[in-house]
Amino acid sequence: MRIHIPKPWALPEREVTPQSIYRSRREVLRSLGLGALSAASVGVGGCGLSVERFDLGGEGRVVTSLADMLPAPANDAFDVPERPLTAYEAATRYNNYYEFTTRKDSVWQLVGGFEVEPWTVEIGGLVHSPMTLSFEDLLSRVDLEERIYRFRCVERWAMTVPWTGFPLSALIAMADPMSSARYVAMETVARPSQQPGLEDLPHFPWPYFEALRLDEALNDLAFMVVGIYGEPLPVQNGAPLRLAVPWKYGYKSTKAIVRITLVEEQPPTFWNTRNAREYGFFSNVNPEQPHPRWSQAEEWLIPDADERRPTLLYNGYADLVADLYAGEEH
Ligand SMILES: Nc1nc2c(c(=O)[nH]1)N[C@H]1C(S)=C(S)[C@@H](COP(=O)(O)O)O[C@H]1N2
Ligand SMILES: [Mo]
Repeated sequence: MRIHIPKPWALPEREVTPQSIYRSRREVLRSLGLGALSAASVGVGGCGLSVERFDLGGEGRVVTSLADMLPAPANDAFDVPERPLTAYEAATRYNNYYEFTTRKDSVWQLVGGFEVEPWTVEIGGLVHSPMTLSFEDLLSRVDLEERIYRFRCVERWAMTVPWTGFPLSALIAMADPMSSARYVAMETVARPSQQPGLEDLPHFPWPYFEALRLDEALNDLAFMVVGIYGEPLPVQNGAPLRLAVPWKYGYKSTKAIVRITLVEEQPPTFWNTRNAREYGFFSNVNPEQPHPRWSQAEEWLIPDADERRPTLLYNGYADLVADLYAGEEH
């Protein structure tokens, strides 16, 4: 039997995407049996080949690509019930991605030449099992799930986004960190021929690099993202692999990751290197810690900059992350 998988983006509701509609669309997919299929597909544990894990038998479908793994089952433990989901068009056409341009509303128009295939990610440094994984290898070793997260840029705009991915801790565990490892550094690809902003901003310290403390990286909230709104991640949002650390300002969420390195000393970071006074290492969302040029007490949900709302400590994730900073000032 050939199983027909309806693509979520074929459904007209995508034009609007309030939370309720996005959710009911997922219910439709579930009632078509897709939810159950996804759950069964990703529920098989271990590190087997994707072909083994996803072969449904007979003429059944063998999952070999990301699109075949989507939409992933929703993890309802992560939800943002107090505010609407950002429209797909806003989240994918208003981006910070300086490798392409500093004009947020134009990034999506400049990504056409960027190649996401083939892609490899290297994980090394203070680990017992350094490895280079193809994107497909990586997918075959993780369980994908969908989580709705708040997202807050240091510039004060905010979004609410359904990301598909897996906990960063799963990737770190594959490499088996040494006990001396204290920090996790991440690096973005830099390809001048495919990312026009690199040459427009020659004084920036490319490639983009960011880092977390190891305990932050192992926190369940730290999420490696491969999809958005049930679809493969668009290039402008960091395809094929980006981080989402929603309790921190957006620039900590590195896009297009090619290298992850575990180290002992706190690594330098891109924005801190540019301007240490304005951008610290921890960069946790904090309404009481103003940016030198503006207050962080309020934010707005794109696309509506007129309606201000209070910024939440740790972007509303204090119950999950405050323990990381007990007795510290971050
Ligand atoms: N490599 C890279 N990663 C990056 C950036 C960037 O310019 N380059 N911008 C950061 C900033 S400032 C923000 S707010 C988010 C924006 O993510 P989004 O476009 O998916 O909303 O990406 C972050 N990750
Ligand atoms: Mo940002």
